[in-house]
Amino acid sequence: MFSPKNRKRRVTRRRQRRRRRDRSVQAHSRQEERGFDFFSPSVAKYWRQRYSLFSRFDDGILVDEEGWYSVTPEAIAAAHAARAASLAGRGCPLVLDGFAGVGGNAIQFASRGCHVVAVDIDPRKIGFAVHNAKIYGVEDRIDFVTGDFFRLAPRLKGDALFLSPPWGGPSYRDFRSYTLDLLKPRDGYSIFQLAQQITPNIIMFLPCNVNLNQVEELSWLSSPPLKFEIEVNHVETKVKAITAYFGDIAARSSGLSKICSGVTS
Ligand code: MGP
Ligand code: SAH
Repeated sequence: MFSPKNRKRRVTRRRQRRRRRDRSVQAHSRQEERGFDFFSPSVAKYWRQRYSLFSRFDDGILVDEEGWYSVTPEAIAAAHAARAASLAGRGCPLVLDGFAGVGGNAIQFASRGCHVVAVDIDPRKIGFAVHNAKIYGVEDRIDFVTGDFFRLAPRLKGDALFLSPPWGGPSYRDFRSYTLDLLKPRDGYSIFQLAQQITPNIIMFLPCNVNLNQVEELSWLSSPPLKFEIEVNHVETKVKAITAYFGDIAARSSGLSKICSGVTS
């Protein structure tokens, strides 16, 4: 038990732990340098999830307050990206991310070989998204745009459109049934109508308590109705959100198909 071999292993493990802690402290300092109070109580819970949000968090990932509670967990974003990358016959698909935040989804789309146009209305978030994309080495595959998705939409084209709009903050959980009118900055129907002008291949990232009948109704806004699929997104055993796929990106034909993707990290 006290052999030199075991001792060496213990020392190595201790060194690894120390290095990991140091990197984490450096990441904290960088956040502080930029004036972000990452110890605010509302953010503490997401800070504990930081490696499921960004596996490379310790390399210096930057996140602001809204980003903490909105960023898509990396394993779920990777599943979205795998679906977009599989769009048949499109080689290297062009994916538009209309509400890109600090880049959680855009980075995963780019990592799967998609070209991405990442739009966010908040210039600080776009700055963080550029920085974070560099950490993952995918900044060359993303065009970052600071702007209002609703103004830009009529000029945008792409093979797929990813929509992860604000849900109104963590209090979205207070609703027994989250209806689409609660999405921000416009209701879900308006967002979807606009989205359809860009492409029928739409991915919507929605609260786990969203009214699924309303989500299915979105597919009927097209004639003929769009193919439609619902995916329940987990991290480990916890349900985090719902993803709705529309058009060619949906695996199933029209109808409410509740499948569990069992995405884990
Ligand atoms: P959560 O329910 O706030 O966290 O968000 P958690 O850790 O599941 O809460 P718990 O107290 O039940 O443990 C779950 C996930 O939903 C987040 O990691 C984000 O990916 C996503 N999410 C949450 N909010 C409030 C938003 C939002 O406003 N917009 C978007 N696009 N995603 C959000
Ligand atoms: N999927 C992202 C998180 C998106 S959070 C990630 O994984 O990092 C929703 C984002 O929508 C916020 O960053 C907010 O700044 C942005 N937003 C709000 N209104 C917008 C608008 N009109 N146009 C573009 N972006 C908007």
